[in-house]
Amino acid sequence: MLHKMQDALMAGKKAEVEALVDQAIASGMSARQILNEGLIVGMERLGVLFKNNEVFIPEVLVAARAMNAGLTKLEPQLIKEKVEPKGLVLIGTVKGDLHDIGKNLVGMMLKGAGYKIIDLGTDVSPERFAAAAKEHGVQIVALSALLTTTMVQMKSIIQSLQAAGVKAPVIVGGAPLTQEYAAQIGAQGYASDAASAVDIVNKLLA
Ligand code: B1M
Repeated sequence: MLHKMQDALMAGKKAEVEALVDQAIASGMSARQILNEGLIVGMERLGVLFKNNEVFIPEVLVAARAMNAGLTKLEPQLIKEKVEPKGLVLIGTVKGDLHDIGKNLVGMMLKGAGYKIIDLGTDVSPERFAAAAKEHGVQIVALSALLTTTMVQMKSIIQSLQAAGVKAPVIVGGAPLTQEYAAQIGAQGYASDAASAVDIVNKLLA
């Protein structure tokens, strides 16, 4: 049943994923097993295909919607079983930048990997990042930028986080970014795509 759930998720079949989650709960399977061996493995398998250019952004977005639908079905059960998220990630697109498609994809993949996401949206100032990171006690801060004119904001955000005493590692990404730039501004991680962002977060929190 769980393999079928993975396949349905990868194919973006939302109604089928929902039905399979219901069936799995009814069969007495634990929410943790449904999450870890069904939904998350489905998303991981899709992440590998995405990295290898075997599937593309539209497929990932549709699968992420199916994942969200499955998670919504599973949520009451997860709460009952007290299954904790793997960590709390604060994500946003930097000040002056309105591009959010890549950022949303990164958020969805992280959610698919078992993290809880606080999404600040777009055009987020260094002060808002720092205040939200402190308020929620996040484990990771994830910054996205698509413009060469806005990626420079990332350094100010890292400085604001440090000034506010936030110790959470910062990961950065977006089309104009590079590993070198990330290192230069003091970010702890860089990912060129959404699937790699999950790998980096897993590694940083291991
Ligand atoms: Co804009 N835009 N845009 N745009 N836009 C680009 C980025 C541009 C490259 C187009 C071009 O000229 N060829 C160019 C930037 C040039 C530069 O700075 N080098 C550009 C420009 C100039 C502009 C405006 C200034 C245009 C104008 O008004 N004169 C303006 C700026 C507005 C602003 O932000 N203040 C603008 C506006 C817009 C729209 C609003 C029309 C729209 C955005 C809609 C939206 O996001 N809701 C838009 C779009 C759609 C694009 C293009 C066409 C597509 C971007 C996209 O969504 N790609 C883009 C050209 C292009 O990239 N081909 C372009 C798909 C997305 C999945 O990829 O976001 O790269 P991407 O995310 C990837 C990775 O980068 C990575 O993972 C994702 C995939 O797995 N990633 C992360 C992203 N964030 C990450 C974070 C991580 C890790 C990985 O960790 C935290």
